[in-house]
Amino acid sequence: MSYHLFNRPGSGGFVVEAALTLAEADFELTELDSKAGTPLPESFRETNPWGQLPTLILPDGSTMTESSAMLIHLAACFPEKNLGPAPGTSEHAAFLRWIVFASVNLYESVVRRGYPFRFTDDEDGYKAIRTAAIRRMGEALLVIEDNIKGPFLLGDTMSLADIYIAMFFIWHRGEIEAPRLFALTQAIRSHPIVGPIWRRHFGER
Ligand SMILES: N[C@@H](CCC(=O)N[C@@H](CS)C(=O)NCC(=O)O)C(=O)O
Repeated sequence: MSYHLFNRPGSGGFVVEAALTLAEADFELTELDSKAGTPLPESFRETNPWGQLPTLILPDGSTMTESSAMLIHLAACFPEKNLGPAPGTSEHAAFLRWIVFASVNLYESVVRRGYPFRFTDDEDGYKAIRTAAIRRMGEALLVIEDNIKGPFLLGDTMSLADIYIAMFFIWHRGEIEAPRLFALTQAIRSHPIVGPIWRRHFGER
C-alpha cells in the first residue's frame, strides 16, 4: 500500500507532498475542493476528526494528522534521502525544535488569521484577532531569521524544516526585514524537485 495525502491546493499539505516526492515514496493525492478560511465539509471528519488538512494515510492504513509530525515521521522513514539530520544529533534537536516552533507559533497564527471566529464569539473582535495574529507571525519569523545558520536553517544542507518555514514566510502578510528567510525561500522555490510543486500550489509567490 502507498501513502494517501489529503490536501487542498495552496494549503499546508504542500510541504508533505514535497517531502513524499523528495522521498520518492509512492503516494496518492486527493485535493479537496474547498476555499481557504472556510471549514472543510463536515463529512471530512470521518477521515480526520479535527477536520483539517493535511491528513496523511500511512501505508499500514493508519491516519496521521499534524503537518509537523508528518515531516518528522517521513524524515525518519527515509533516512537515505537526508530529509533531516540523524536522530540523536544536536542538528536533529534543532530540526525538531524549529519544526515544532513553526507548527505551534506560525501555523497557529495562520489559523487565527484565517479562522478568527474560532477564537472569539464577538464578531467585532475578528479584525483585532487577525491583526494580532499577523503581528505574532512576524515576531516568530524574526526569531527564525536570527537562527538561520545559512544558507539553510541548519547550515549547508536543506531539510524539510526549510520547506516548512519557506511556506510560512510567503503566507505572512506583514512587512518584516528578513534577508536570510528571503534567500532560503528563493532556494526552495528554485529547487529542481520542490520548485515545481511550489508553483503548482503558490504560483509565482
Ligand atoms: N496544526 C495543523 C494545522 C492545519 C491547518 O490549519 N490546516 C488548514 C489548511 S492550511 C485547514 O485544514 N483548515 C480548515 C479548518 O481548520 O477547518 C497542522 O499542522 O497540520
